Amino acid sequence: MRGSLIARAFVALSALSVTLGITQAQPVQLAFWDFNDNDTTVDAGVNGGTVALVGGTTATFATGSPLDSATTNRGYNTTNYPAQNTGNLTAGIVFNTPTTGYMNITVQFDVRWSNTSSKYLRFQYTYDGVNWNNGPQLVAPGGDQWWSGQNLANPNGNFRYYVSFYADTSADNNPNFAFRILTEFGPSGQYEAARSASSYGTTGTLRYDLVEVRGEVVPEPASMLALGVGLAGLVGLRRRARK
Ligand SMILES: [Ca+2]
Ligand SMILES: [Ca+2]
Repeated sequence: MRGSLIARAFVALSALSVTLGITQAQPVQLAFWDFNDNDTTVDAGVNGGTVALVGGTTATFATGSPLDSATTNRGYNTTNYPAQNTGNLTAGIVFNTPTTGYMNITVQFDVRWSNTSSKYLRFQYTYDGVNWNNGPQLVAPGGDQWWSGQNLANPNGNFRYYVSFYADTSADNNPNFAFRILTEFGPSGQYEAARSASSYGTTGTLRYDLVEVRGEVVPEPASMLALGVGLAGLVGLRRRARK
């Protein structure tokens, strides 16, 4: 009798672990751009997304990130940034990436600074598509360099720039989630060039590649119900075992 109870408890535990497995899903690629097809149409991802330029910037395509092993490797090369002392935090690139159905969002990308581009960039994000919040500031590792060109340890174990919205519930399951990267004045109160010996110029370029948003599946009500049933079953077994 006791053996039978233990066997049934194992079955209940197995069911519970299967349910928990669903809630601890591996990250899914929601949107991804490698720009290798020379367009800004999203290249992969279950939710997709769109790219836009703001603040008067323009863009063409040029050789992409050294992390992209594709034979034809392209990146999105933005330029035509504001004149010195004007347009702080207005010009750059926007990625509209809905997170509908997903949580624990992460963003990764590689970016290359030309010598005369703005050394300082600001990552911003929005929950409603209207109001933007300041995220981390990116500082150029030098002129004519990709972010991934640095030999720096990265929290995510790779060398793209990484921003985590893990446990940020406002970013979860959000059709309006978007992020953008804008040029920002430096400590001197104006734009500073990525290469210290250069002067900032409006024709400086910021090139993007391997832009990726990931998330984990939001548990569906059905799996939460199954979890409840599994827990109730365990409680029932414990009660009977005590008798
Ligand atoms: Ca590429
Ligand atoms: Ca494309």
